[in-house]
Amino acid sequence: MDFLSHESMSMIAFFHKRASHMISVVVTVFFFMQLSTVALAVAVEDMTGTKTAPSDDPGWAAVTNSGKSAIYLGDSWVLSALHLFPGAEPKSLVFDAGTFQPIAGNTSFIIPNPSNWGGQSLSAETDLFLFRVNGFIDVPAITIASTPLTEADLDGNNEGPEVVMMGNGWSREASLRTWWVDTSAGSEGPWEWSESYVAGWQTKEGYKRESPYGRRWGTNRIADEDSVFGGNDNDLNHVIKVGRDVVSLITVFNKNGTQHEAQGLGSDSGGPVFSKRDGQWELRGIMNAVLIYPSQWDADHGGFMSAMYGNATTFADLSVYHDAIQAIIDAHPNYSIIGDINLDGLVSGDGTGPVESDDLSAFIAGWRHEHPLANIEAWKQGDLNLDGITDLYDFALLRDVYPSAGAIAGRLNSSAVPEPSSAILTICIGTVLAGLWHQWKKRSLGSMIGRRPFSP
Ligand SMILES: [Ca+2]
Ligand SMILES: [Ca+2]
Ligand SMILES: [Ca+2]
Ligand SMILES: [Ca+2]
Repeated sequence: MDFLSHESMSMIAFFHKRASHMISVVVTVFFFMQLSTVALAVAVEDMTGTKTAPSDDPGWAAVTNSGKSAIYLGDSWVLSALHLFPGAEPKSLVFDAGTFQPIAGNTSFIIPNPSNWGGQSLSAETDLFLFRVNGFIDVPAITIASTPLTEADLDGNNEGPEVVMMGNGWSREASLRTWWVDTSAGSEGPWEWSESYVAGWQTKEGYKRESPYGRRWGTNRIADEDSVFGGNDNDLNHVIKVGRDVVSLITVFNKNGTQHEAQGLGSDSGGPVFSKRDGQWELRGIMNAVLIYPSQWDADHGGFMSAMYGNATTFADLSVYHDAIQAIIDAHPNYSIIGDINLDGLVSGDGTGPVESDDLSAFIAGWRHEHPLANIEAWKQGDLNLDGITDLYDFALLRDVYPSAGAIAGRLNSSAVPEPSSAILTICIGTVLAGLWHQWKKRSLGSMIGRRPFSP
């Protein structure tokens, strides 16, 4: 049965009929790349307050407010959609807290797919991109969902948990529009669209996108994926191809949906989707694609994409990717290679240059500073072991990788702090600290794990 015969049904009823042909166009990476913007059309009646943090806020300040959508996970890690980053090259991101550059060097990671997904082989990599930025946002760390949702999480109306979606892009027009659609070509299309009444054509309703561009949030509920894609399994996810395979969850844009019912538009990609577990917000997904009607791209005269009722938004199911993300984070406790205090990807300088280009100058400038948070700002002041103070332990680390660092030992002594003589300092570094290496390394690592609450 195709879509036409169900036209008179409400959307909810329609989806409950498991009509798999209703949405037949999967937007590919091509469309995202072409639009290169991120738009969350917070639709339906109520847009009030969706451009400021929601009262029950899962992480508004952790979401970019301009340019590419991404979520700051904590400890300078960010997660986004890989297809926003051509060549897998990390780019700067704009947050309320500032514009953060990616850290030079080997600090970006494409998240792998499971090697086998229910007997299905997937692309080796998925469309999730994790990297580190040169900045710190003082917000509670985001918890990535680690427990999968199943059909047991659906309610009596076959709807899953409510989600909050956040994206950074176009707004939508104030008023609802109606389109007249010639759907006679069937579920595969092409369909012909008109903004004027045409006798005998079906109607669709929705919103056109509109300036201004900016961050906003909306709500929806996770849908039963079998009602959209067909099938009959116990999970709620489905493999979406966005260049790479992504095990994804889905929301459907319903006319009588949640108060701030939302639909991704074109390139909302990279924006976070949050849901609650046991009363606590979790990062459930990263948006990656929208599902639209046949020829819908043409409905607004060439790509001014709309959010129509019955469209859907798909987002990476992070419970599938949690362990891979966590493993990368755990394996990379440092912001850069040891000694790269100014985070330019190199260990260089002799203590006479500016801190921006001379790691030894940066170390001298930060010498004996205490850091309330052992974060990236502490690192940039020389706290290489991230124990909250820039001291001899850090100097030992620095000299270990950069022997010429010994030349600045005398200058460190001249600081207005308890100062061993240069000779004593050298002895400390050469002998005592070497013996303490493993001891503090263990301590430091332990404290770092404790500070990185990405997983329960
Ligand atoms: Ca299912
Ligand atoms: Ca499934
Ligand atoms: Ca450096
Ligand atoms: Ca230290």
